[in-house]
Amino acid sequence: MATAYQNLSEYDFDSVPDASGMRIGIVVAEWNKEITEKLLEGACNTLERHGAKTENILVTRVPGSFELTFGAKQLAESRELDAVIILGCVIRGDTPHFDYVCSGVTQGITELNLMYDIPFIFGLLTNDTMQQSIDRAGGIHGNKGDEAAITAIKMIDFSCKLKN
Ligand code: DLZ
Repeated sequence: MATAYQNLSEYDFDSVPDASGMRIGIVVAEWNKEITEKLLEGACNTLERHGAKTENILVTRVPGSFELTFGAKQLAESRELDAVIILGCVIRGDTPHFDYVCSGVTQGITELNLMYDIPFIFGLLTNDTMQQSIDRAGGIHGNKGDEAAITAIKMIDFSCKLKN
């Protein structure tokens, strides 16, 4: 698999636009909190490294990944935002629950992207084991939160360029 060899935090700094004027919402699931808080930390640090102001990063939490879609929709409707980053961690168990949650969130985020004029960024870890999640939340494969932040900045820039 491609990500087995990829560090999610490796990128060319200079290829990322300035985020100083950007307003970004982040919705984080509390399930697997030890992982999702690291994703959040990575996302916030990366946004700020590219110039985003702390007061322009709005963080909200929901109980589990299945609630991320609703949380992101409410956030987008209640604030003037340029993008919403969605962070969660679903770990496969012994039942098909994993598949339902992952496909529900994936479908939900896709629909949000079609419904609203701002990008909703998929920062959901969908792993077989806790170790795989640790590896992608600041571990050997970097941090999916960093990747989601970079994607948000690039997509906001993409939208701005098309509008101007
Ligand atoms: C119930 C559940 C389970 C078993 N596993 C996870 C998980 O690995 N990651 C996650 O974010 N949430 C999990 N949940 C909670 C559901 O996402 C959801 O919060 C509940 O089903 C209530 O709607």
